[in-house]
Amino acid sequence: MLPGAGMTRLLACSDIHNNIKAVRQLRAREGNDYDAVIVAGDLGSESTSEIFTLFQSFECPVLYVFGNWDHRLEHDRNFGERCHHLHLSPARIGGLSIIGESIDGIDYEWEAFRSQIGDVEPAHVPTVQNAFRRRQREKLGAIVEAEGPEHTIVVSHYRITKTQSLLSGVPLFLFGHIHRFEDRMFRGQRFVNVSALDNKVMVAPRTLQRTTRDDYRLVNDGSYVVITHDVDTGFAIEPIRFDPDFSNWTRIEGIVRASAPEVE
Ligand SMILES: [Mn+2]
Repeated sequence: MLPGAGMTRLLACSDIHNNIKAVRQLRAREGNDYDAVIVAGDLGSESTSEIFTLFQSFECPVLYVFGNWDHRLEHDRNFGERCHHLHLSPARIGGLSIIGESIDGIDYEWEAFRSQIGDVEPAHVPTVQNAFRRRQREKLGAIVEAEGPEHTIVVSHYRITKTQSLLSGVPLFLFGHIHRFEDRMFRGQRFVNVSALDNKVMVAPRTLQRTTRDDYRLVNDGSYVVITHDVDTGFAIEPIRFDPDFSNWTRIEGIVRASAPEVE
């Protein structure tokens, strides 16, 4: 057997929020030794094409779901040859099947579902939407069952709950949205928050005794996850932080001024 056979390496991130600089930083840090890049939603709709162009330079499939920042993106939009929307659509990578669920974006199935049921009182839309999502979750469960849950990874923006009933046997769930790394076992299933690529921290120059709003700067302390799958030993999850140099800066806690200039 070749060395590394049976090994799959995945680069997983989430919550980009149009921050193309953060994607450039990630690109500069990592080599082209991944079998797939996974994005767990919140790409944002302002720089999406450029973001996908950068991800595709990893020369492997780019697998993604949408999050609550992505309602302007069409479910069936083509972002490039290597890009694959995981929404109810598995991608086979190595010996794994990776599938996902998007919670936002322009969803033609949802539009069709709404037009089928006719006029709905605005107040009842959430109820109808929940019914639609339940149906989608059932579809996801059926696809996972057909793919073989034991070698499937499920990707979503929000953490999926009640996985024992529809997604039992799935060893690994990836999600984002809450900007904090997390790696937790629950009833034999592993839930990993791959965290936020866009994680701006407010700072001011350390040399200043007193600071005003004009002194504030933003430093991006993004994070992501490297996943290694070995057929014999299973999944290894490694969280990685940009960990920028804060030695010249004082952190400003409790204030976020989004318009502050970014430190290069
Ligand atoms: Mn989000």
